[in-house]
Amino acid sequence: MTQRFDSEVTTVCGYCGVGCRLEAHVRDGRVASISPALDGPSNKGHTCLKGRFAHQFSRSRDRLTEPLIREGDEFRTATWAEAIDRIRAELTRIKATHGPDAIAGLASSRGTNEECYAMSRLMRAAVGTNNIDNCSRVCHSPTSWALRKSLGLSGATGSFDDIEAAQAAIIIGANPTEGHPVVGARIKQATLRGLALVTIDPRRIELSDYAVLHLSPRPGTNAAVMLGLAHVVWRDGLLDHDFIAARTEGFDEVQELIATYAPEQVHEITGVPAADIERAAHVYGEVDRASILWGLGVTEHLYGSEVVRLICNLALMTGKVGRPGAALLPLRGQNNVQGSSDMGALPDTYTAYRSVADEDVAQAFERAWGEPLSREKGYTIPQMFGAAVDGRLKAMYIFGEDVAQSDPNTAHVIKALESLEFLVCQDIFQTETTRYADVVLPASAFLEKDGTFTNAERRFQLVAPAIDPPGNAKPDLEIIQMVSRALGHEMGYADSAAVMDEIAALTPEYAGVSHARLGRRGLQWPVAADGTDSVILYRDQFELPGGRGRFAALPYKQPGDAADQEFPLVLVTGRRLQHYNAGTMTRRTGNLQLVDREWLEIHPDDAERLWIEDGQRVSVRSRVGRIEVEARVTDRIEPGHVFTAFHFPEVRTNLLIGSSADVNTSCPEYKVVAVDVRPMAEQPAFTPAVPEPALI
Ligand SMILES: Nc1nc2c(c(=O)[nH]1)N[C@H]1C(S)=C(S)[C@@H](COP(=O)(O)OP(=O)(O)OC[C@H]3O[C@@H](n4cnc5c(=O)[nH]c(N)nc54)[C@H](O)[C@@H]3O)O[C@H]1N2
Ligand SMILES: Nc1nc2c(c(=O)[nH]1)N[C@H]1C(S)=C(S)[C@@H](COP(=O)(O)OP(=O)(O)OC[C@H]3O[C@@H](n4cnc5c(=O)[nH]c(N)nc54)[C@H](O)[C@@H]3O)O[C@H]1N2
Ligand code: SF4
Ligand SMILES: [Mo]
Repeated sequence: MTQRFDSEVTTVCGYCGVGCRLEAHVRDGRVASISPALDGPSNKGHTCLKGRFAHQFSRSRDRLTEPLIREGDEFRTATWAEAIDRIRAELTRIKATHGPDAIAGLASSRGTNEECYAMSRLMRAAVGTNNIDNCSRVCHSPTSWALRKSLGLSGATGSFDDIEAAQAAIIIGANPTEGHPVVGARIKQATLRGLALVTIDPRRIELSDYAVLHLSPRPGTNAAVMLGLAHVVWRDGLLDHDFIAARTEGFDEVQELIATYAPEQVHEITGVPAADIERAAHVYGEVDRASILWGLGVTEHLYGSEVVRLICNLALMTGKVGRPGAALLPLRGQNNVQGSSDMGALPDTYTAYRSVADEDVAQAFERAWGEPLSREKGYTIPQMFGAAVDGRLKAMYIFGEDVAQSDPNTAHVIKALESLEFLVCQDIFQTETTRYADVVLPASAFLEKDGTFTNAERRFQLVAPAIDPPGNAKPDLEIIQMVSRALGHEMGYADSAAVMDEIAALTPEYAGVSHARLGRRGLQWPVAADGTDSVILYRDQFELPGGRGRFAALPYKQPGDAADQEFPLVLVTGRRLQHYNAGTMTRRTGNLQLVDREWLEIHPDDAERLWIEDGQRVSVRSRVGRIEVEARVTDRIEPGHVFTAFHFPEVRTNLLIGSSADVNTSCPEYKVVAVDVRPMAEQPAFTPAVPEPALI
């Protein structure tokens, strides 16, 4: 038999946080096909259509292959030496004139752990500021915050294997068959084998068809649903008193609070029938092994972080954490959004969430990096934009994030980018954001570089290059090191394995992680120095002082935005199976033939009332912006709600989103926006809201 491929490389999918292991088959320097690795711990021989087919972007003709430098309104190609020298000159000038805190950086959750760590080092050691953040800010920062407060560590308590080990599961505010399709498929199969599933989502998601029960709360009312479930568990004798006594603190206060959330009251707030709240609580509470999975329908709200704490409450009061099948599984979004935060690409923490103000930790990094380091917290992403608009921030270095397409309040983001004196973008394509750049650096995508990603199970996995970067594009780690060197701070890593060795040496939670040790199965953190990893967290105690899990007595509070006469519908935004976030990659693959445009889902009753026909273009107006999009009439959505995604720059969904954000983490309230929808040409002209959003 003739050999069909020149080489085969095992790597990890660069799209979502499931972390499917892939075999990339290479011929003539191109990826010819991709198949699932049969022994992939999270995918077990499966992939979705993105991991398997959406790789043509890597050879797309409009890939960035040379550095670009702005000249007037145009970009011209430049050599690496020229581009790096421009960055050196501008950042040095700005630092000398305005201080290091006038400069900020973003690390890419699409990049590797090693790249994100180096990016954080670039900002902290080479520039001298803690102004570094990553897109988990707009995604699961509420999850991270709440898990640390309630249980101790910022990660899922178990693994996807808990789906099969569980007898029952609740999925709240996540749509796995589109966002995490391999997990979605695992859940479907588990239900066919007897898993009792409850879905909680204003929309009937595909998994609702496999569920024993679907609850459709009004958007923004999750807290009331969780408090209602807790009420029934408490009222009907489903508490685990031994667990509460031995392993937790703060239950008395919670008991007082949940007593006031009888199912009838919860119905008033959420619209969910009281009987359904009762049934859902029993499905979860009556079995020994039950898990809870959640996503952005929980986090991207004004009180998203508080709802995650209420999810933890339910698990703690029923003793359903720290055992096989009894897990809390946040469905982390991007391939390495868990890792980018773990690696300390955050304004307030070094690796493993250790505070920048912690003297011992800061000194350890000072010794390793040989530079004095700031003890002051840096800016979060929304604070960066606020500071840019009011003139305190002068330069940004954005590595792999399309903020002008994906961050909320697009008009404000653009104003911030325009206000900067100097913007560097490091990406694989021209994006909505690179339009505002002064220097654009051509980087390598996941099939072209090595390192590690950490998936939603806390699993470090090895990433290997299948093909070379196109043209003069370079791996992100190499670029970051070049910039750092130019700024006078030599990182000196020979390769990505050396970066991981340094991370392990400086971080007790990752002490035993090394590229050599990861092998084909990877390792789930914490990893002891001898390489023992942690499939399940908190088997015996929580990682908080005293070892006890902490309840939080938090009542339901109203969402930041609400429908009224002028804006009578509630817009929920999310994603679609075929495309990925800003869409830069999937729009350059065959997936574009499957879905080639954005649309607005609207219920038949609303459509009829508003004289909107299926396929018609409509105008959608919110309190801050307006877009035009095609309407599709569907009864998957409840009356009073509309839904759209944000994958196409032609439809700037985020023009509609204001600056309302989670109270503890500034995660935007992407999921509740009051809007007015009308057939095109009927709507009054839009006048932008004048006040600029305050610094959060
Ligand atoms: N195909 C595809 N996959 C992706 C991505 C992609 O763009 N495309 N992006 C990746 C990223 S970055 C992320 S973070 C994940 C996100 O994956 P998910 O967390 O699944 O995110 P969404 O689809 O945005 O929202 C999930 C659900 O929340 C529901 N929801 C909205 N408001 C509420 C509410 O108030 N209460 C409840 N209970 N539910 C609500 C929505 O109707 C939606 O069905 O997906 C990842 N995977
Ligand atoms: N309305 C609305 N908006 C949302 C959301 C929502 O639910 N509703 N969800 C939010 C969420 S959860 C997220 S995570 C954000 C995501 O928002 P982004 O992070 O902006 O989205 P991505 O498309 O994942 O890609 C970021 C950029 O990285 C580039 N890139 C990919 N791989 C690499 C690489 O290896 N190296 C480099 N240098 N660049 C690379 C891509 O070309 C792209 O420009 O969007 C948020 N925006
Ligand atoms: S489920 Fe996620 S990780 Fe797996 S192939 Fe699809 S996009 Fe990639
Ligand atoms: Mo995300």
